[in-house]
Amino acid sequence: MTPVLPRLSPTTTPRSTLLHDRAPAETGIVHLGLGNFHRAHQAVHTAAALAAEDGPWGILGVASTSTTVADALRQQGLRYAVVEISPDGSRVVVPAVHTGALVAAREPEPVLDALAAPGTRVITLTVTEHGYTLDPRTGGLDLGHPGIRADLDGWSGHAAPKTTVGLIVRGLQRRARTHGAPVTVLSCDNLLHNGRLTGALVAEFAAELPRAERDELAAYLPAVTFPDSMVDRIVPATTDAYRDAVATRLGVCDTVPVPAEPFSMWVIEDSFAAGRPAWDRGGAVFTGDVGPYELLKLRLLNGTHSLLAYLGALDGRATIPEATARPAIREAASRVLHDEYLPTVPVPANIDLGEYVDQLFRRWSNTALGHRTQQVGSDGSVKLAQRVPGPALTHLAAGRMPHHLALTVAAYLCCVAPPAGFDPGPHASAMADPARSRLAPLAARPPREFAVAALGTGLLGNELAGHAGFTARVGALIDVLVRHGVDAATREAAGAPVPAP
Ligand code: CS2
Repeated sequence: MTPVLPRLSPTTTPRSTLLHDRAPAETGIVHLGLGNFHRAHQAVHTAAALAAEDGPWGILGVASTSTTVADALRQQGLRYAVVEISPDGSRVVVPAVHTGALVAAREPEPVLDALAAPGTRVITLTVTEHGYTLDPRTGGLDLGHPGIRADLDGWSGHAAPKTTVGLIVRGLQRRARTHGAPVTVLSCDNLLHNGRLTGALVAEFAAELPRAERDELAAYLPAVTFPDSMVDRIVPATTDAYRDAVATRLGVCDTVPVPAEPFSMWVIEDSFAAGRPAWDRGGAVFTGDVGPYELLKLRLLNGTHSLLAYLGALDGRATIPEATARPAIREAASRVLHDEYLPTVPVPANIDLGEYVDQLFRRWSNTALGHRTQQVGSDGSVKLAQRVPGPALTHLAAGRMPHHLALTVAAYLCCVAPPAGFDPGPHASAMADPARSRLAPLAARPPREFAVAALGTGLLGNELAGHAGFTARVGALIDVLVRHGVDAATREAAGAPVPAP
């Protein structure tokens, strides 16, 4: 009979797994987005920072709507394990930095109170690209988004905000009204200039409010900083294998452990209005300009990752390492990275490019991690807008056709809006994407028309949609993918360059 293990808790946590020995009592950070990424990245860096320099930097974690993680954390005295998986073995650590766990949709008032508390000096975000309610056509706030509309319509009646931007604005308004103390809003999502963008979205939302509230916020916003940051750690979804690993290694039951690769990187613009943990002593790098690090990571890692995910899924591969092991897909990944992303990236002086790229391929090949193509491929409509248009337009403006960027878009469309009669397979079919219902009716058209119509929805911004040569190339590659499969499409993309019209 399997023994019933005690639940992970402050009393059952083995001391040797704790990253620091004194759990913080005070909340200095309110974090929106209590998913795996935050718990394996910011929480771990914060624990390491607190081990080096103590301070009032406990994290109150806020989930948006899902109650699973918040409830489990509460049952576990806010403890959970991070299982670091490398091909040579694994290590289990317990960050122990959270001071509370809430769910915004269920308990909005305590969340707003926490955002407004004078002790809260940093508000951090990992709400994914999807959570920023962006309009891909303008790159600004999507004022037609149902959540944003609901937040604005319910504003005067004090309805609880449903969107991240609405929640932040309401929290900042409370701060302005109660004490006016400065605060920093730190985005930790994969968006270009994520801090500046968050500041702009907050300002755009505030501009829609009634006059008096708009003025009140305009007077307070100069006390708020929005630093840019680049975050990097591959964090798969939790499976029973990781729950079992914690049970075996620690002898306790943790229902919400987080798997992660050993690698972790965090580059932050040092612009904090009211102090911060000593994250520099916890593995983060501070710099005046995060831009080059963001571009490097968003394009080389995330952009190539998308190609691996879509081609991999179409080729029947469940995981990124399985996709990377396929010679044709690996070659396409190498081409998109070296020929199409890299020339558009200013490499930061302290990065050894050869080592960085070799390391990327090693990270993607970490079979023990089991990072799924379905996970990386999900939400492509919001992710690709951050990864593809900038580099594609750079090449097109120089008269070069970026064939592998076109292949990325073609493979994406085949996965989430499969043309009539085409079965993209189980991994693609399982990809979640908010644009599925918008794209599906277009997929009945012949490939070239489908590509024009799909990009015409504003998926990758207006400029790329208007580039007939690019949409034609996407259409041609959809045709090859559907009729001849992944290998043929990679050969087609690698063929003699077709001059851009
Ligand atoms: C991935 C990222 O899902 C995705 O789109 O590209 O989550 C990636 O694993 C992380 O950004 C790595 O830091």
